[in-house]
Amino acid sequence: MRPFASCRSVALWCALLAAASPRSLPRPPAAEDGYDLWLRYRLVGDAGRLAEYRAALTQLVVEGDSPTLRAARDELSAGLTGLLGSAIPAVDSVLHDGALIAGTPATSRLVAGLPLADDLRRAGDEGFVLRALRVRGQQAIVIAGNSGVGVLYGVFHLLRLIQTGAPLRGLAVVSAPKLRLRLLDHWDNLDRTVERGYAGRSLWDWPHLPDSIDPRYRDYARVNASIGINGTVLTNVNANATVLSPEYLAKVAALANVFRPYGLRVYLTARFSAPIELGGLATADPLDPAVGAWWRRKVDEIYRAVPDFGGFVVKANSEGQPGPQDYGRTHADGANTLADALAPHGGIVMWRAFVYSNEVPTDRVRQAYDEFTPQDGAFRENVLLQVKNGPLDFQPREPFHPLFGAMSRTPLMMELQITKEYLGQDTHLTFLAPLWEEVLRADTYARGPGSTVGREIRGLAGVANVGSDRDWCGSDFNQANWYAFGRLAWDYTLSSAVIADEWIRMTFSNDPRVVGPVKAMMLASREAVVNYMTPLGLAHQMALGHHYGPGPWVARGRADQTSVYFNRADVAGLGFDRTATGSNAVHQYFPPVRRRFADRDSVPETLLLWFHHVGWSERLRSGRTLWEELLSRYQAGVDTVRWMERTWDGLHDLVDDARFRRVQAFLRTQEAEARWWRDASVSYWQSFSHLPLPPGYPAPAHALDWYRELRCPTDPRKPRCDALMNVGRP
Ligand code: BDP
Repeated sequence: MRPFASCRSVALWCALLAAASPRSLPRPPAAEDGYDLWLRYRLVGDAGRLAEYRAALTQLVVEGDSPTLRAARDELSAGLTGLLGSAIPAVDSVLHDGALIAGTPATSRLVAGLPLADDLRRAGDEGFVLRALRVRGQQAIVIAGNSGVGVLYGVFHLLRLIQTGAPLRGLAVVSAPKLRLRLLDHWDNLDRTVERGYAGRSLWDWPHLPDSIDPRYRDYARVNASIGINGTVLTNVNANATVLSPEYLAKVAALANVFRPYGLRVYLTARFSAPIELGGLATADPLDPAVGAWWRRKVDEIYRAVPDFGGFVVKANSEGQPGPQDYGRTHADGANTLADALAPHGGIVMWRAFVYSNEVPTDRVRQAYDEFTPQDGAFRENVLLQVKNGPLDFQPREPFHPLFGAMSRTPLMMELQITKEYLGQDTHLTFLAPLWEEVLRADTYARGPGSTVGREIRGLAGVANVGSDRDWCGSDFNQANWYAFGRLAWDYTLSSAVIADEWIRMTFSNDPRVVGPVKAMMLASREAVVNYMTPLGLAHQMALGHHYGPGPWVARGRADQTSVYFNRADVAGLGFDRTATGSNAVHQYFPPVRRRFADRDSVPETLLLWFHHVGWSERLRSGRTLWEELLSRYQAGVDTVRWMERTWDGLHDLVDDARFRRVQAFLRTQEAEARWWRDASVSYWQSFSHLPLPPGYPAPAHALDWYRELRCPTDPRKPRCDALMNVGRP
């Protein structure tokens, strides 16, 4: 018996030794909590690439000593140490093969001596040049910029190339941002609640500022710099004047000091009535000289605290916010008063176009255009009009806003919502790049064909999805939207597929068994949400207030915030007639677009019910009736989510367990909620159409009243209904 026993124990020892040896068995990836986002800098997995990178990068030479160049050097050495497995010596006396040289012509003699003048001209103030070339006879890689921040952006670009497994041989990149303003807008309140935030409390710990500096502030700045974001608006558009008080300006200055080396400028929202609330004046009338003088003094005070302060965002005369119209003045009067105070310091005003009147006189989606186009040319040069991507409100799908291209004498910027107020909030996996790509590439025809929205704007602002949750964004996949926003703000011609590819490789793995399926999920996810929530151009069918879950029956509240206002369901059909026979909102588009949208034969089916009221049994271009098409879209949405669940389940051994389970659980929720959307919506439409469900179509799990009466838990962050999780999966 003994030989057998010893044989067994030898085998056991062999197995244990094998398990302990790093190269023997594939180990499950280590659990990750998401904090590192896409800057994980894990050891390069592909042995061939690793060897290539190690040979190409043997020496670090960052010349210059500004805070930004120090940040660039720190990022390079931390990133390369992680990716290549050991620190790269920083030696600047003798150059070797494999030198990595970074600097500006002003800070680096080496960079100044290279033939990069043309490239640097193309790179502009914030761009960078990344080149493999010979320097003093040695093979080197050079990261050059005209400014420290350009170098820093180049550093992140190089790290991205390595993280995504790209070859470095023959490197020749010149990159400059296509838009000058690339901003995150935080809807953060001073009590640390976040309007439409689903990732915990505000990052800004106001009570402990300015003395206590949370290390996350620096990481926040690094992460933004890694995708080229160069501004942050710290406070909610529904503004509190207190942030302009001396006490708070000291706190703002402390944040600005942390962000500055990363090229991240601070902006604030200005409450229009601040001269009354803070200044004790009797009025905030923008044409009152005392009001103008108050703003000038206040702005001077801000610049004493924050010398590179960026400027103000203002939400005025919208949803109860004070504004110039309270005094019979125009938006331009209001914006210009603030702009005059900021101009001597180089600051700007971003005046929001999200306005619609309390009286509901006309179609809500027409109002911003009607309000602002007559004021084109009336704004100061340092005012930009900040326009949401669509004319309604961050819906899963809207046509582009007709103001794009329509204000030839007023610079515009576009506001996107990164936080998914209307697209499943923290839980649903919805990659937003396809939505943004669709609008950025939409042709306004303002200056003839090719006048895309991207070309008509000067900047992008994204309503942030960032909070104090450990993973920053409330879910692993929500991080992709922060990433995508920054990448598109830098270059609005990038495709969703390219952005997803980069993000997956940096966040999860370069393994094609991960990249392919996850990319397919991400690229299908937005259309899935459109289908199960608001197919065929429907919009604003969400539950009242928190906007989570279906509420096509919502009729309470001010008319133009209800679902019935937007869906116009009746016994005849469904959809909002915005052609000449209806509100004629279609007229606000340039003729080629107007004709396409107005005509039932050419309107994209995805926007059909946005522009047309269509009979339930009318045939669409697909040959199906509206009723059939509608039903098939809801089902397609559910089916796609199920396919996403299955696809993710197949990645069990390829993704670390912690993230695998988190995503899996959210997909379970999403599937249940996609059915909730389908069943609640179809039941409601059926109460008008009185048409049967086609054979085989899953019957709603409950009667319409059950959905109407369903009350979600009051937690505004996660108004999910456990009751939904327990019904079957038809
Ligand atoms: C809507 C949000 C609301 C915002 C408003 C805005 O529901 O919380 O205050 O937009 O953009 O989407 O001002």
